[in-house]
Amino acid sequence: MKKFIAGVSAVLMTAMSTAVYATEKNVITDNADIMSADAADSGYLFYENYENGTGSWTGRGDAEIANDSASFEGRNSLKVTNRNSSWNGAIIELDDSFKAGSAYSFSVNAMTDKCETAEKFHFTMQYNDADGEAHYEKISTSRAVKGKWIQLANQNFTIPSGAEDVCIYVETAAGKNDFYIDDAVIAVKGTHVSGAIGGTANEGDVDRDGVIDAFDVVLARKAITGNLADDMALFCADADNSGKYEVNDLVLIQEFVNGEINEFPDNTPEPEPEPEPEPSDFNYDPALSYREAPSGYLNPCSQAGTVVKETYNGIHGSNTLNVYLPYGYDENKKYNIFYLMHGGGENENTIFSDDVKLDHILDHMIMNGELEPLIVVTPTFNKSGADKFYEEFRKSVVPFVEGKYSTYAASTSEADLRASRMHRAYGGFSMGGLSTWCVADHAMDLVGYFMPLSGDNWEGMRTLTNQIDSLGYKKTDYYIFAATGDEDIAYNNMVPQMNDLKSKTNYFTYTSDFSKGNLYFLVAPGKTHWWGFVRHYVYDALPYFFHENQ
Ligand code: FER
Repeated sequence: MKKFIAGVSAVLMTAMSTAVYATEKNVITDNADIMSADAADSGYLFYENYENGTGSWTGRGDAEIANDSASFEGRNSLKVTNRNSSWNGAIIELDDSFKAGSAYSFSVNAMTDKCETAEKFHFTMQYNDADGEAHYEKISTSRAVKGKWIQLANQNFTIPSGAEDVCIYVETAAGKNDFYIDDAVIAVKGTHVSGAIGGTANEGDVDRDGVIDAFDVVLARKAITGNLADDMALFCADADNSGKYEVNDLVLIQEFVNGEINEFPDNTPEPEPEPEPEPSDFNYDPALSYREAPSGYLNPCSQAGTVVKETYNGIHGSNTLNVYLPYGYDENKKYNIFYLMHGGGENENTIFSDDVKLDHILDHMIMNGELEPLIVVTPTFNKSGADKFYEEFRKSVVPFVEGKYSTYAASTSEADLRASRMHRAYGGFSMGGLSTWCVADHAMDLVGYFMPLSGDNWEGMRTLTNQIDSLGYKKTDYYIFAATGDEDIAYNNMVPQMNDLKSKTNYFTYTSDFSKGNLYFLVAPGKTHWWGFVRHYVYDALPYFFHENQ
């Protein structure tokens, strides 16, 4: 659980610092002003005004966050950019002081100037149940006039009992517009938290006073006879969001005020669907079976690539890795990249050593046109641990390697690394197979293709599907080609897990034809837990990567 400064003392500190910025007068007087103006602040359990940074907030999904001077109050707000979906926004995990089963008062202010007329915001709670399944509940929803701040508040919202890993976040009902939030508060249940007024434009609230009542019916009736000139009032009178104010909307508002309905139907016209990515015309075998590389592929190749030993300064200090550059590597071209991890008791040199000779196999495959030239990196988990390597991968290894060598990443910014994920693969043997599952579970936003070899997922598959859910990915966004031998010590661990994934048909379609599906499990008859066999699984699987969803 993330920790943040909670409680009265944090509020006092923030109030004081706000006062110092507000005027040049003496602090004691200012502080008294602030406290009397915002008396309810003293009851706040959580308060973030983004004056001195972004707190412990993070971007949800692809979204990025930063302080911005377009604030509701004070000097700063939190600006949310780079959203690739409506559920991308700004999120924070609550600490243990907020109890499941208890009610609190929640408030945050939101604004965007990027929408056409108005933007519908949701203030949402995300949590996991005891099974680790994610749930989402709306704390407050409201529509904001373009460029106007609104308050999203709920004075009595209960954190569902049994909820774990509770987060709150702000998202929009549709679209990807940048937006701002300011003054996030959690207070004792029933607390009135003052916030933005005048910017709401909710369906049915024709006079935009925050409630739908008889006055709105009167205005809506006037509008039928053309006696309502205000465009924003007409916009709100369109209670069903059909795009046009009609008699039906008047009926709906009347029914709402009468208590016959408690929400309006949403007849928003369907947007044009995004085109599905075209499947590739690569010639896949839909049921690939194990095949050894020709024996000559283990010999040195006349068109040999280069293995460069690199040292980088990572999150666990100095570390080394090897980079295989294909024959004729040209820094003006872009290359797919495959990160391949060693097993327990091994290191970053194992895979290109005489024990495995994967560099020779790659050379021959590329020379014979079986594999597009690509970069293959062999890092090590020996400083991170196999199950935590994804952190070093994200923060250190990928930025180091792809800042130096030419891949599809336009830069090493998080956004550019994500944008190039379908040109990035990760695989590994044994404990490296575990590291592969953990990269899929925690860093799928950076990787599109996975090759777990003779290693099972100790975290279980729920973390994997939660990751897919939280990134909002479709089946064409990730591909898993797993392999092992039926005499391998990992075989009996992998079989039930692969069957579990096969049965999750919302997430996976089982075939080695990746133009039609995204999951395959290659089982090599009679093979045991040894690189001498596993290198041939790489030979079989790697040509199947990097053809889809470019
Ligand atoms: C597995 C079987 C064996 C596995 C790892 C191992 C991650 C590792 C064995 C070793 O390092 O000796 O299913 O999954």
